[in-house]
Amino acid sequence: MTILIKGGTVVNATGTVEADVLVDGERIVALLAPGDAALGPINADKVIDATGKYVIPGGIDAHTHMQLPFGGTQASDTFETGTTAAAWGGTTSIIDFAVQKYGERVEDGLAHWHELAAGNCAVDYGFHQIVGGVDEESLKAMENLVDEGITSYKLFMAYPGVFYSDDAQILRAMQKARELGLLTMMHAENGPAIDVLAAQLAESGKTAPYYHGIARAWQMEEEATHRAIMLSDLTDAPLYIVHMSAKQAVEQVAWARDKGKNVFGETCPQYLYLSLEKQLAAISEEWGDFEGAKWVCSTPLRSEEEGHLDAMWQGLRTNDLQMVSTDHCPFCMKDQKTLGKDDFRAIPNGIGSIEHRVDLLYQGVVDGRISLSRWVELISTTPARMFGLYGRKGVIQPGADADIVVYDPRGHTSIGIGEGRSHHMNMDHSAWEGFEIDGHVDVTISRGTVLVEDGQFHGTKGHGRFLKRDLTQYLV
Ligand code: DUC
Ligand code: ZN
Ligand code: ZN
Repeated sequence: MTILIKGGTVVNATGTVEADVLVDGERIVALLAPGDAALGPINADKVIDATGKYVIPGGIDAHTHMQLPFGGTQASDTFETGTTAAAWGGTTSIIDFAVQKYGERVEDGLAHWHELAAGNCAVDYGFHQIVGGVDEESLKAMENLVDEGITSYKLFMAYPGVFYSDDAQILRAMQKARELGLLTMMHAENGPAIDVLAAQLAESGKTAPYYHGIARAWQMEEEATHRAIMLSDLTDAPLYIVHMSAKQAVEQVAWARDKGKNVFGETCPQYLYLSLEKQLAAISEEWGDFEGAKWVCSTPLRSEEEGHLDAMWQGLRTNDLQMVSTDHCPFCMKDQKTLGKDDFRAIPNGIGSIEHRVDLLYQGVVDGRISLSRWVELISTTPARMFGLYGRKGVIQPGADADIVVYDPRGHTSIGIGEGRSHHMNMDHSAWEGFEIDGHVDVTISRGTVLVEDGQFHGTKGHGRFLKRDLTQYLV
């Protein structure tokens, strides 16, 4: 099957060009000067008119949690529902986190994740490995990850008794990662101190969702980020801090980068648009002040007044932050978030955004926050380079996988579960209800297969393939 995408503006991280894009089978085979008569007529099986629209590489969401067991429940999107929502929103690859729980073997956790995902994904998928218990056995198991195409792993400085690693464990894991070339991803919050603060708040009757963010104070994020940077410096292991929300933590990353360290930072749409003030003000007829549970995530939302949101946008502009992933970790209000109705500590942490990242970042272009090319760099090219997919993914060029989105800058997207709005994630609410986007994902193509067109989903759950990833392409 050949597809000709005609008349559009191709946007790569390097700039824009007016070009038609020719797809043959699963690959892009040519970029053609528009109307180049010397080429003669091109008789493609399918022609997509992209006049006045952007033709961009498919989004890569490098931080998702389908079916993650968490807080006595599990994330509500399956690999099928989550990747279908991804396709609706212009994301054609995800990297999910395979989980090694405490007491489980890394190999068994990984095998389980393959079982969950295989045959169920509408778009391509790769894995990072959560190492939930660093010991002799798991350190040994890390040695197989690169061969398995899993070139990054995550540790937690938060959640004592669940995923938590202490400094000695982190040091040992980083030494091993350095030896193997693995990228260390870090949940950087001081979990033991947070748990004390959270208990004190709850015991004094401060049990509403808002206090989740008060307990997880920015000092806890700054301190842990600094500690992770120092351990990475000591071991010479490259470090990637996930889901950053505190401006002081970003300053730590900027400081390390200015010293030439291989330290990278990721933020998420919720830290660009949603605030602690919004969470405090959220009171509904249905949920009262428990409405705020919709925005309980970790790291938490931060104060807009204190400048955290602006600092995230600034970090993206200055490249102190390199990545925007969703940390897609959806939970319904009913039967899930409500586990913490009487105590914020029991609210499962997470927000669902996989469908909206491409749009929400595009709104940053419209609002003058980032450039068009930076948008593409953030939604696709940098995740590809960071996680060993670039060339195959992350760029519109001959030889690359035909993962392509036709994006209409004159279109409009209303987000939410309300009438006429867009929401395909398996959740009973949207954390983004009422957000309006001055743009629209018109067509999503994955490896030459049209998944979304004319407001219809044409994909299948078995289309997505496992992505064996190379080492990060961000290091010299
Ligand atoms: N960290 C994540 O990365 N995702 C969900 C919850 C968490 O704390
Ligand atoms: Zn985390
Ligand atoms: Zn996460």
